[in-house]
Amino acid sequence: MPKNLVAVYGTLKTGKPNHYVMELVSAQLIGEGKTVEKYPLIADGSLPYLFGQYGMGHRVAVEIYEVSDEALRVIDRFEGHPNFYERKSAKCELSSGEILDCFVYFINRKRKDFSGFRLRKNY
Ligand code: PCA
Repeated sequence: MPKNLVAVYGTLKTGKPNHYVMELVSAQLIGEGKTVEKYPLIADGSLPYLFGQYGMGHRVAVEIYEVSDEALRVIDRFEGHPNFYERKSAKCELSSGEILDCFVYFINRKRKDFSGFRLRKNY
């Protein structure tokens, strides 16, 4: 069975409010790293939002987990995939330098103008 790698950047990270979901589904931490591409991450309100495909922002700090197919479906429901957050593939680099194809929950919203927002590396 191919393994599912999920790179989390927000409330699913260790010490953040929704990390219990990763524990409930027995997600296995592979390591920490960052996205290969730059993305705008904003977290000015209550939730962090990572926007895809803008060619701006930072390489964002992630924790990479291996999860079962069933766990992936649980996390999808929790994150409101595909309507609120949308799970997409994105390459991430472990701190060892290894590059992995991961799933990332991007916000499924369009925003053209990020002026006035602090684009973060880390949530
Ligand atoms: N939860 C997911 C997406 C944003 C959020 O708060 C995560 O931690 O990656």
